Amino acid sequence: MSPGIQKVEALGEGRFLCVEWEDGSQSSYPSVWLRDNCQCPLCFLPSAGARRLLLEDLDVNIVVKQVALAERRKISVTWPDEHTSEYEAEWLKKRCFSEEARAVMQADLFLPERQYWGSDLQLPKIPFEEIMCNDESAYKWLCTLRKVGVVLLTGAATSQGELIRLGHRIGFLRLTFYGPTWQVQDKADANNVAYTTGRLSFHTDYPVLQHPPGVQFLHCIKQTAAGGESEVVDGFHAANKLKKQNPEAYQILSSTAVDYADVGVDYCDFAVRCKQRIIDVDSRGQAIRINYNNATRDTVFDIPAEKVRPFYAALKEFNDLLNSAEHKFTYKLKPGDVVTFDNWRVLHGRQSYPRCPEVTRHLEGAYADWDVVMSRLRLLRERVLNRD
Ligand code: OGA
Ligand code: NM2
Ligand code: ZN
Ligand code: ZN
Repeated sequence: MSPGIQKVEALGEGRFLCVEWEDGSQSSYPSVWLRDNCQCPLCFLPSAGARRLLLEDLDVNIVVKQVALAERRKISVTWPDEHTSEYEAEWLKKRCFSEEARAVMQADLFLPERQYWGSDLQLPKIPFEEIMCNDESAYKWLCTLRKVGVVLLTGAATSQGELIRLGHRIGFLRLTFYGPTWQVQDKADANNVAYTTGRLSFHTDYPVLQHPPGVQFLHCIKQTAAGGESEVVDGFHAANKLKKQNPEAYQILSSTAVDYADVGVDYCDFAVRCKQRIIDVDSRGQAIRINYNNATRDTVFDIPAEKVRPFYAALKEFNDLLNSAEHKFTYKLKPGDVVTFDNWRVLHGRQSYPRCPEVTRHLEGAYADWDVVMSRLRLLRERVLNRD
């Protein structure tokens, strides 16, 4: 329970409410925000957890007319038009505008903590059936997926359909032009380099989509005796290394819009095109998404000719960092393994394997969006932490 309220007063000619807590700390709330977030049934629809109040009806210059404190746990505000709003101490405390309070709240909502890794990765492993039927295990799975970026689920059945079940566990899968789930195996007239026996160098899947799938699942149904090993690398860790080692290369990869194209037929016919920066960064220059698949990088390249060679040099340097023994982690999937990973952060690859008339290696793959995965993670956290 949050501390009670000791004192409340309007400041700045009614443009702010200052709350003094029992522990002596203070929080200041802009009046316009308080009016906007009135929780009364006229202004708020509790069944939807959503605002009914229209912005058209909000006066951005509104001031508090009167404020009262009830039993140290609730404040009541009267506005100039006599509308009244009530706010609980707990509710206000969570929404404190101080920089520290906002940082804590944002961390709680979006779980931005990352643990970087290299070849020293201790690949996290959890039994598949455990995450399917146990909420604590499922919570641990998704927390680790968020923090580390890769988790191996073990002991699934060695038949198709396990990823459909996994999709139901989180909510739903992301449909793409390759189907609700897709079969990674050597195919005649392959419509994607993944559907051959060739080596796949480090890539993220589907940068040709404007919103590439955030999470990827690969379920090993059959594994070849020779070759076909898997590789993963922490793209954020490698991007940070590049930034230190060659800031100019980082600048090029985080600013150049690269053309991607994917044309063919699968779930239906498709002609997809998109521009992506290979290292997508936030406003502070921090990498937030890697968009890199050398196979679908288009032959069309919409940059001035003199910038082309420097771009390749920068990409080569990043690619070398990804492939360095210090950064990459190699393992081999066994039938029944499901590797789950952050497709915005972790790049993956596979070694080549011998071509054979019969199918010697078969993975089933699927995608999910981070929105869906994070939603499940928050719900599981609530259930798991509020249980005992
Ligand atoms: C893919 C892929 C990895 C593998 O299908 O996109 O990366 O091990 N497959 O076949
Ligand atoms: N598959 C595996 O970006 C890509 O083309 C990734 C997608 C074919 C669904 C491969
Ligand atoms: Zn109201
Ligand atoms: Zn892939």
